[in-house]
Parts: sequence; C-alpha cells; structure tokens
Amino acid sequence: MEKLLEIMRREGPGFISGEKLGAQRGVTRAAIWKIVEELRREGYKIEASTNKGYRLLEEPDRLPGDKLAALGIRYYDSLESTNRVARELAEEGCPGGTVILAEEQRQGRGRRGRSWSSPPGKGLWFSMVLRPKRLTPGEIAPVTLVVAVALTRTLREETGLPITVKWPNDLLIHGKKTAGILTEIKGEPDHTEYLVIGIGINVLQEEEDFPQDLRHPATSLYLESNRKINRASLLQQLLQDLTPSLELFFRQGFTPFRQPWIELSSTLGQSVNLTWPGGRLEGHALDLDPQGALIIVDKNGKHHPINYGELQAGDTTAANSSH
Ligand code: BTX
Repeated sequence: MEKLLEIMRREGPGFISGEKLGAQRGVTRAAIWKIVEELRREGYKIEASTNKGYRLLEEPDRLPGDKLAALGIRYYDSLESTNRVARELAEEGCPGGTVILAEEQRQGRGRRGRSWSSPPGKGLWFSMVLRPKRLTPGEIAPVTLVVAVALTRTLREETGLPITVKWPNDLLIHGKKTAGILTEIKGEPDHTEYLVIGIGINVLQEEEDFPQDLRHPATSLYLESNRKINRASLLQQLLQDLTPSLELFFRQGFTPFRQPWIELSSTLGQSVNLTWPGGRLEGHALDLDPQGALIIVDKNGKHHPINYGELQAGDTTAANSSH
C-alpha cells in the first residue's frame, strides 16, 4: 500500500494509469484496484477514471504518533475504546496523568452503553487517567462540568465558534452535538482510586462521515467553520488548558467553575424533560448549585437538585439549543 502511495505522490496532481501502476508494483490491475479500495477505506481520496487511471486527491490527516509519544501520550492506530484501555491501565497501576489516544475507536462508548462514532482520522478520541486520592467520588462528581468548561473555552478560542455546554456532558454548536465527555470513577465512599475522563471531539467529519441513526443532530468543527483544524495542535492546546483546570478543581472544588459554566451553558433557562432509570421530571432548568447539581423547578414551583440523568428539550422553542 505504502509503495503505491509513493508512486501516486510522485505523480503529483496528474493521473497514472492502472497498467503503469501495476507494472511498477509487479501486480495486476485488479490487484491495484483492490489496494485503491483499501486506501479509500482508510480515508485517502483517490479519483479513478476509466481512461486516465488514478490520481491521489487528498491524504487523511494523521496525528504524528512519534511526537505524541514524546509528549508521554500513548498513541494507537485503532482501539475498541480509549476509556476501556485507560481503565485497564489504571487497574495495572499506571500513573495519574496518563493519556491514551486512538486514531480510530471501533467501539467508542457514550453513557449507559451507548456508542460514540469515532471514525479514523476525523476527530480527537482520548482518555486521561487521574488519581486525586484525597477526594471522595462524591466530591469528584462535578468533574465532567469542569472538563466541559475547559474544553469549551479552548475550542471557542481556537475556532471562534459559538460552542455551548449542555448539561451534563455535551458540547453543542447551534444545537448540534460536537463533543462528548464520559467520566468513569472507581473508588470507595471515602476515597477515589482513579478516574478516567474520556473526551471525544468531532473535528474533521463531513456530513457523510456520521452514522444515519444518531438520535440527535451531530456536527464537526470542520462543518461549522469550514476550516480543517490541525488535530495535533488542537490536542496540545486542549491538554495544556485542561491540566490547570483539573488541578484547580482538585484543590478548590467546583466553586471557581460554577459561574463560567453558567455563562457557557445552553441548558439554563430552558424547558426540559429529565429522565433516569425508573423516573422522569418535567420542568424548567433554573440554576446550577455550588456543588454542580442542576436545579430544575417543576410546575408546582418545587426545586429539584439533579446530579444525573438524560436531558431533553421540553418544548420546541428549546429544541435548537438543548436536545
Ligand atoms: P452520550 O451517551 O451523551 O452520547 C451518545 C449518543 O450521542 C449516541 O447514542 C448517539 O446518538 C450520539 N453520538 C454518537 N456518536 C456521536 C458523535 N461522534 N457525535 C455526535 N453525536 C454522537 C457522550 O455520550 C460521551 C462520549 C464520549 C466519547 C469519548 S471518545 C474517547 C473516550 N473513549 C470512549 O469509548 N468514549 C470516550
């Protein structure tokens, strides 16, 4: 495959016939066609013309694995799920701060066993292992909101896009999901053994890269900005900004993040339907309390502090900014 690519790269923007390619590689034209199909599956854009042959139009954006490794990031071409590998490494005793990143996830995970579409070369799919031992899982629970604030700030800075946070774990642009966070905590009531923060950001997808069956509209930074953002520098910036936010949260708790979250939120002020296994609540998303619980007011005016669940817009006027 690499040989064929080299030949096509040398040919530049011109076509090269299947016959010529076959002769240079010592294989049949049919074999060349097979390799071309495989390259296309990997994200290479190759034009095929019956008369003229083949021409390489675009190569997939790949992360520089060796550079990431030098930064201490564990980089994989393809994994089932970076969260899963992060948990395995955490169980084996890897240090806090370990980052696992995959170019593609074959079984990327969302919450409650849902899946997260993670095609090769199109996004940033990574997980961090952290070990804030002195804190209890209860104190750590709002960490997802902290990460959402840090990601939103960086992505806004880098893209200029009007990104908002939807409680508890989504980032939206114009009501469409562009990133998600999956936090998994292991510990006892009085201490935390480790936590894994999984982050998925849609960077370069085009419309056809998204599965048809997503329950809510999805988008990518490319679709919204028309810019092919460099994933390696974006990743570096994200990690650089995340670390101080997490350190501040572990030292001072959620308080410094409450106001920034409120300012970046597209959830507050909306009519919402909250569901959780065995229950549902309809009301108005009023506020976020100092511990990071969402305050929903029901129709009788009763305030409910909410720590988990699924949020849907309660009426059509809210559907654009909170799905
Ligand atoms: P969630 O449960 O809030 O969202 C999952 C839902 O989002 C799916 O049911 C589907 O409808 C929709 N969806 C799936 N893929 C995408 C996508 N690429 N863009 C927009 N919408 C989508 C959100 O869970 C948390 C996702 C965390 C993903 C990271 S990636 C690195 C790490 N490893 C891993 O396995 N998961 C995390």
